[in-house]
Amino acid sequence: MKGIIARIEVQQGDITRVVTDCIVNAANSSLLGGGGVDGAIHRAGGPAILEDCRRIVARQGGCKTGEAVITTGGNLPARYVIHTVGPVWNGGTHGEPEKLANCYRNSLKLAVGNHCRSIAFPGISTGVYGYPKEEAAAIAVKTVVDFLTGNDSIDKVVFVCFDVEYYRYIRRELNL
Ligand code: AR6
Repeated sequence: MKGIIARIEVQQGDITRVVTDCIVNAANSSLLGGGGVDGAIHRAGGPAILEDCRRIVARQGGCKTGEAVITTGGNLPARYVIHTVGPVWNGGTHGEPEKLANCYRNSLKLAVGNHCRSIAFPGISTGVYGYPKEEAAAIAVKTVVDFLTGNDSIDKVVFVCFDVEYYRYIRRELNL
């Protein structure tokens, strides 16, 4: 098995252009789209993603905070989009850290269950949902490292950082 750190990459840029088996979307519980990375993914991936989301909503009525669902990647380079719903930051004493960790864990589990060997994450909750970037980066890295420690079916996890601040926090957490 490759070492844990050798299976992690950090990139600055737009997740819709990343070539991995799946990319993760920071969605909301309606699964019907929004702004930020969610808007960018639906725009770039086309209507097939929303069609799949609507089917999921009809079946299970959306997605709870910390959980994840999978759709086609539509026109994206990625085969699948995993939609997860991050916690809204509310001071940090309302279970936000555990909910954010659940987003990473459940997305990784869904990726494995769908035979994905590579996955890209945006900074879930660090935009509109207001999670402090430094704390979110620490949880993202710890949860991914813990998962990879117990699982060798994922070859590559890419942290896609839209802004330089989050990029620096992620690199620092990885001791890069
Ligand atoms: N590629 C990678 N990262 C991006 C991109 C992109 N193209 N665009 C933005 N980011 P946000 P949240 C970063 O607000 O905080 C939506 O409306 C951005 O800089 O997209 O989880 C949903 O529908 C930030 O660091 O997601 C929900 O209603 C990170 O992605 C709500 O926002 C997440 O920012 C979810 O809020």
